[in-house]
Amino acid sequence: MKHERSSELFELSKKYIPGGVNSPVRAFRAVGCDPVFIDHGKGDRVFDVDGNEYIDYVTSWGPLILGHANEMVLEAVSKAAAKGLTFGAPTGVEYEVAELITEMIPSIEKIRMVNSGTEAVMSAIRVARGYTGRDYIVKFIGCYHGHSDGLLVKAGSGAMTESKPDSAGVPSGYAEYTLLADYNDLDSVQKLFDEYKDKIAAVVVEPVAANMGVVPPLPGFLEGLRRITEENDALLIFDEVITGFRLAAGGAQQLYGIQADITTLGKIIGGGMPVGAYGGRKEIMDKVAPTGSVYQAGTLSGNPVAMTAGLTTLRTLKDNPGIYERLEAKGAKLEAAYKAKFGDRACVNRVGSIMSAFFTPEKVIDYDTAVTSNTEAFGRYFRYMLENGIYIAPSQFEAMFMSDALTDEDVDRTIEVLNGYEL
Ligand code: HOZ
Repeated sequence: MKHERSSELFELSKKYIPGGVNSPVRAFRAVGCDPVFIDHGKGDRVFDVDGNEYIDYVTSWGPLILGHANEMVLEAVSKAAAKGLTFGAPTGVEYEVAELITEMIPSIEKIRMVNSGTEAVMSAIRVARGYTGRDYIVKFIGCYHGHSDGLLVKAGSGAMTESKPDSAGVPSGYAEYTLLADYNDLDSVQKLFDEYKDKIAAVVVEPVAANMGVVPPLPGFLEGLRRITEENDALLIFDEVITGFRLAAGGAQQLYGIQADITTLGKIIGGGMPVGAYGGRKEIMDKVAPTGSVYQAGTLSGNPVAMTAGLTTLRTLKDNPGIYERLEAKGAKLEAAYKAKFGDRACVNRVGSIMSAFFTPEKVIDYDTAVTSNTEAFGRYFRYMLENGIYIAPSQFEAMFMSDALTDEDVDRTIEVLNGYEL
């Protein structure tokens, strides 16, 4: 495969953009090659600027559950765009999305739209603090909740990929209020509640961790978090930026039968456009301005074009439960193929349409086990897959995302390529 134009664009970009990219993992630094620059996408494929074609398991890191350039979404977006791109004033489509989300995720009675997952979690935490009158929060090592100051502490995703789980530029005072627990370890959570009695506002968790690679909750973990937070009058925040509308129409909450107090959303909620949201019980959300005293605002929040993309995507998911069955079947087929290929050399974790193959013989259940992975081996596998037309996330510590546009033939082709890999 030739990547000449991608290389040219990368050199040019590096002159004007830090590292040549607008989000660090895209620079491919962890996988020992330069990034490919994308020209366009259609269905389950992306095409780079050199004309190479790939089966896409990144799908913009999750939003494109219906695939690239979905006709229904494009048509709805074009109509909305023709009416004007932004008004900074309320539009009718905003309540339609809000109403639909409250139907799909019953723990959400009221919801506020923002522009990204980062903004959603940052705002949700402010509300949790305002509602409880407490300052501390508990987060899990290796979970990623966006790049706001207080959450870039032992963070996953790009921070983990770059081996810098703590960011420079975060005043120690901010991070002081972020208490750290181990994913899948309830004792570590209980200890913090014992030590910081009546001081913890909320526990924030990815119900399926997907930013240290995919790490499912062990049986009883989410139930335990629900119990501990209730016993201590603290709120449980589910960060469903990745899992929301992906693992089920009602997200991880539906899949595991646990209701959060506040849920944060992103990715799929925007159908490919920049949207985030946070929502929860009425009395919590009524704390948000202008009803309440917790301030949060945004010129482009609830943008009508983005809302239309989200509404079309969410309606499609709600009306077509078969999508989740198809995703499960494709995921199961790929999981079986990966397990057969790697055997004891890798730990393959999957929940529905998100999956990771960790290059370690350990069972990956948390940050400590995730980092036993051989990232050199991952890099070699990544480069092989890319050169053979399979585009996966360029980091051991991110997820593979499947879309409904992924065809059975392309799953078979992926398995064929995988089976050709020399261990
Ligand atoms: N941190 C994002 C994935 N968890 C990467 C987003 C991007 O580079 O677009």
